[in-house]
Amino acid sequence: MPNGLDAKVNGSGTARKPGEAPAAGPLNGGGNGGSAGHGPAEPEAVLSGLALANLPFVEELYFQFLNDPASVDPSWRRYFQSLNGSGNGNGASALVPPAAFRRSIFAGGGVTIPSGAGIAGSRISVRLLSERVQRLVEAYRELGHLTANLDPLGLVRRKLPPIALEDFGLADEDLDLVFSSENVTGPDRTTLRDLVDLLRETYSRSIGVELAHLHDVELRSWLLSRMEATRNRLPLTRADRLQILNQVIGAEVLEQFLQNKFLGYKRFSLEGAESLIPLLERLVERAARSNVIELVIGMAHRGRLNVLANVLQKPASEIFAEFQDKFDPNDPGSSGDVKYHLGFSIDRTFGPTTTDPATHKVHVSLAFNPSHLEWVDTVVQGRVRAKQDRVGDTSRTRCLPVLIHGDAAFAGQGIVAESLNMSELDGYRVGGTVHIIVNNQVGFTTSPHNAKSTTYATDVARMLQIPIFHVNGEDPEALSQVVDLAVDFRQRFHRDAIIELWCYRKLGHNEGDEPSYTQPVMYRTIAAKPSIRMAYLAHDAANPAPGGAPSITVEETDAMAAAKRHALEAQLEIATKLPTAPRPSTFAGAWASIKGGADSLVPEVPTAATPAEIQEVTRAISSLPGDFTVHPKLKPVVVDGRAAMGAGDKPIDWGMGEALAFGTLLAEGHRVRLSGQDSRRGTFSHRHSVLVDYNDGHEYTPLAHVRDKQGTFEVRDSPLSEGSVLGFDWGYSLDMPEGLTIWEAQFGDFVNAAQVIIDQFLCSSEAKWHRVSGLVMLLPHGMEGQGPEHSNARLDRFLNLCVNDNMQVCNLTTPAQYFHALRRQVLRPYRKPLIIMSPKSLLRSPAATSPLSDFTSGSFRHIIPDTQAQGHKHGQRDPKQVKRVLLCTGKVYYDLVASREERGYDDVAIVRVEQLYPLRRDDLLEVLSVYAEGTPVVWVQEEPKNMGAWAYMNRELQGLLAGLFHWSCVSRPLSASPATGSTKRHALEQARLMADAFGKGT
Ligand SMILES: Cc1ncc(C[n+]2csc(CCOP(=O)(O)OP(=O)(O)O)c2C)c(N)n1
Repeated sequence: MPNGLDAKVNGSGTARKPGEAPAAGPLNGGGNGGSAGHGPAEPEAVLSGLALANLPFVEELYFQFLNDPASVDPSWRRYFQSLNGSGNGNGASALVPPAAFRRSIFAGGGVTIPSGAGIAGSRISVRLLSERVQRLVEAYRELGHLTANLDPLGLVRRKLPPIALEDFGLADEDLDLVFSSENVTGPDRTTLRDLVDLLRETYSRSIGVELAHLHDVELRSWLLSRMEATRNRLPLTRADRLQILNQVIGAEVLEQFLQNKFLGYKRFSLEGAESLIPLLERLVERAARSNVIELVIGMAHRGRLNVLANVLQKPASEIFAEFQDKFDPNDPGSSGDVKYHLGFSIDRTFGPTTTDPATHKVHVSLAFNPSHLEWVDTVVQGRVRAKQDRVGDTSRTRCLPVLIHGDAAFAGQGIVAESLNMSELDGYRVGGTVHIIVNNQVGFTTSPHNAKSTTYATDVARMLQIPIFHVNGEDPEALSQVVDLAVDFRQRFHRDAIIELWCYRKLGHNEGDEPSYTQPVMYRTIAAKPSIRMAYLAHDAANPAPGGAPSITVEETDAMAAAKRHALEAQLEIATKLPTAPRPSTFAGAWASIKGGADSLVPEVPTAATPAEIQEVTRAISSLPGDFTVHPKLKPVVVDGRAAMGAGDKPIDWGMGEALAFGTLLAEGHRVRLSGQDSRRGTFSHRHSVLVDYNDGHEYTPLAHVRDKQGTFEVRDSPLSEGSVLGFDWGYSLDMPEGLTIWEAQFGDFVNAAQVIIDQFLCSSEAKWHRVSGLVMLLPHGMEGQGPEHSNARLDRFLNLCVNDNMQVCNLTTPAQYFHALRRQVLRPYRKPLIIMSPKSLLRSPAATSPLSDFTSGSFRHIIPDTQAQGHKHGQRDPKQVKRVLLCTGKVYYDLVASREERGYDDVAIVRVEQLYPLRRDDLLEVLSVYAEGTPVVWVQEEPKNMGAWAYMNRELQGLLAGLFHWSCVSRPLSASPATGSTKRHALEQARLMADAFGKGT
């Protein structure tokens, strides 16, 4: 059984029977103080050496001396006689024992031997005893959590017996020995009895803390001292207890009220875990008092309505109106979301207290959340990172992410590990997330032993140098203590902290589910269990508040509950009068000047740069500091080459086009963030945004030096994950409306590893939550003979998701188009995700370049007509003479042009659709209108017919072109796999594609 809860302490000491002699040690040398075979060293030599290392040897020698003074070397005999006054004193003054000796038996400092204990007779080394005690201390610190009382149901079988003295070679008769306890926080000396009490209370009461994985000495010591000094408990006054009870009752009454008024509706009740509310309340206040000004919470469905009402202070009337399902029929663009996914935010204020005279304000947000558990994690972290960047929170202590997880989801979803892995990375750190795992000991109907192979649901977090606190949800003082520890740890060490709240789920997964079908024993126990309120009352009675305050009575809590019910009734009346449920707020604050909605309602903006701006950026990227040595192979390309491009001496390639877009936006003060796997260099070695000195490896980022006051340029190599990083950058874009935020896939094919973020956030967040984003996704795409997973970013999937102008999807053919598209994304006050099928071979293709003039004039072109076929080059031909129009997008355009050139067909026009969605259908019709009616218009794509844009274009254009043009498609054949693995087969397919495109056969 992998579950460590069944583990057995293997104390490294062997149990000692009372009176038994210790294992014989070296009495004549062999220890550190002597040299084996040469008799013991002189006392001076031994005592002047390393004191602690020599102590065992000297002690053993001392016991030998006590038994038989003649058996030890005369020099040692003289020394020992001088210590206990029986010697002549010779040499004693010269031999002042080192500090460690002074704490040892020689001075009676560290261990007091009770009179008559017969130390010489038992021959137990004091040093050995101390070592055993130390091992006991370490056992509590490392294993105490396995014996802690965590489960309010008392059902979890913890097979580890209580940590026993015997396991460490100690016995009850040692309990009154006084030991040095310098390495335990508290008094320097203590009896073993008191020490064991302290350890038990600290490590095995209602808090189990995992420390064994911590090797960072500073943070480990900080934790030990905080916990041991307080015995891991925060004494609460009567007023504190009343406040906590009030919060628990608020949670309880809301659930009961919803149950009564909206019977049969799902609400994912918090009952059994009501402690979450006082936990969060304390956390928010503690954070506010520790300098936090923004706190973003991510959580799933369980207890969310309760958190909304009781922590976010969302008016209950709004929640009730959502139950009453008063949707707005005049809001066709919004499909909305279920009430337990909705977000909210509020300013919370905390006034002066006896220990803190200041008033603190903190803005608390609950992020909108899809049903997919855990996928909101990095979204929240990305949002917080953006907030920190916006307010200049460089220490990352002023904005705090808090993630609330279910136990099954935390253990099961891989994105949890991905997000933990990101927590210490420069490009993604947020100064620590506080995680709360609501461990209700079941996931839907699945029991923990079917849901995880680990001891705790939190075990994945042991990968980090962070504490993991497990706490019994029925002990308010323990709960308060772990909250304070977690927040303080995060603020001090800027790392994550984990709190696992042990509780239970009073009802089924939702309120209609019957939990006893699958967990009958657990649910019998739950049915017989008093509520959390009652547990807290019992705790109060059993642990009187300081100062002799009277216990809180049931009547007092009944009065609180009645007041809460009364208030909810009033809120229900308000809800009943509301015409519709209030819509989530949007476009306030930083978003005030920004729009979502229909593309056609937001005008285009100029995106060309001035020649001076181009020169400024060119100068920045082509003049490196004097002490910087660029790689010899790169100099002609990214330094000299780009200088020539910027001067208009060479056509501009893709990498330079991008650098100009970034540089001009930065110069205008916009922040640019690009993150992805190997994005700094660029997977295809085309970007080189961060240069590495050839001699000493130091780095230089040219675009960070465009002008004195410019936007921040941040390009990050991400960890090897798609889902978590895309989620993070998506979150970042939500809180950085004025910046350009880009996530780049290594190859577009891998984007499906982030499909949840695309489906659940990117394409639907505006419809569900009125939340818009301007995130750009760069997805390398193109059939280039590189096999199935290096060819296809699944354009078809994105196009399938497009509706109501929810996204923009482009497949661009020139660097200038890319330049204008990126600038438009920021300069136009319109935020929609922009999906770009980005190039691979085109990055270096001389054909796919743009003249400088395309950057200093013009703007983004949705559709690029074929001016060649319309007569500019091929003999002033009348477009009406064109016999065939090829409509295409992306790289295949260049294949078609080359093929046309090769075949000498000058009666074929090739029209490019650069932005596929939203598609400018009227513009396209206008472009096509120059051709004679009845001309074949052929959609040509390099992807298999069941992929690429064909299905979408057919949907869009079939009706539009009907009766005007013959509409058809040329593509690779239908295929399960996006591309062949054979280069030869690829070439053959490509030749066929070209032949079919021109309608001439191979
Ligand atoms: C990714 C994902 N898979 C499956 C589900 C369906 N589902 C909803 S809640 C739930 C159980 C979650 O258990 P736990 O994490 O322990 O939270 P609890 O509901 O017990 O609070 C499941 C499987 C989901 N929402 N998301």
